[in-house]
Amino acid sequence: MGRDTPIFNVEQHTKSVGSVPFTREALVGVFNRHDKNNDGRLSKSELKEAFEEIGSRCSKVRASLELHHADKNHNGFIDKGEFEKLIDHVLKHNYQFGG
Ligand SMILES: [Ca+2]
Repeated sequence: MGRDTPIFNVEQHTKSVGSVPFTREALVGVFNRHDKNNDGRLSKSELKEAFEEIGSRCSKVRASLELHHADKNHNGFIDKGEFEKLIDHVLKHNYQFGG
């Protein structure tokens, strides 16, 4: 199946498309909270739950895409360094949260 279903909109002017604007700090908080076992990294399922929380409709797809994107050493987890890149990526694309 194709990987480029447009499940998010690119918004040039504002991040607050939905009701809640997500800052970097807010996103860090969300992802940190979903590190359930506090091992400092996010598994794919934890990532999925984090995306659910920030309102991604296709959290499962989103988690897969982001994991693929950010998991540079391909161990299936987002560690601290990769986490920074993940946040950057999410912010850069100005995902339409809450949509
Ligand atoms: Ca990794």
